[in-house]
Amino acid sequence: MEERTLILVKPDGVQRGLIGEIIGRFERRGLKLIGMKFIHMSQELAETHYGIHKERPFYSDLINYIRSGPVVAMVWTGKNAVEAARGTIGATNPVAASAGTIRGDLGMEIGRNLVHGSDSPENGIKEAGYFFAESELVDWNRDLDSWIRE
Ligand code: IDP
Ligand code: MG
Repeated sequence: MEERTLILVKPDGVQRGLIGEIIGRFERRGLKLIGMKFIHMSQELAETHYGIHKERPFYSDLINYIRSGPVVAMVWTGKNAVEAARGTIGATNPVAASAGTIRGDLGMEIGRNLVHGSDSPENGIKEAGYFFAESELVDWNRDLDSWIRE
C-alpha cells in the first residue's frame, strides 16, 4: 500500500477561511488526494484520534479545540507522504515554524496551529482508518504523475 497521511484542517483554519490555501499547498507539493470529508468530530473520534496525548496537560484543551467547529479531514498519499506533509505543515509551535510552512506563514500559537498531519507511516494508516472506511478512499490515476514522480 502507498504511504498515507491523515491531514486535518483544524477548526481555526476553517473559521479563518484558509481551507483552500491549506489544501492548495498539499496539492501543489505533489501529494495525491484520495479522500476528503467536512465533519464536526464527535467526542469519541476526538478522543480516539488524540488518545496518545491523554496524559498531557493540554489534552482537554486540545479536545475542545478540535471539536470547536468543523474540520476538513483528508487522506493524502505518495512516496514519503508523511514526511513531505510534515515538512509542508511546519513545527508544532507556529512561532518556531519556518517561513514557507503552513504554520510558519499563517499561525501564531501552538493551541491554534491550523493543521494536523500524521507523524509516522504507521500512524498515517491508523489515523486514516479512524476517519474513513476503505470504501471511501478513491483509487484514481493522476495524469500529471509522470511529472511529479520518477
Ligand atoms: P503535531 O500536531 O505537530 O504532531 P503534537 O505534539 O502531536 O504536535 O501535538 C498535537 C497537538 O496538540 C498540536 O498540534 C497542538 O494543537 C496541541 N499541542 C501540542 N503541544 C501543546 C501545548 O504545549 N499547548 C497547547 N497545545 C498543544
Ligand atoms: Mg502529532
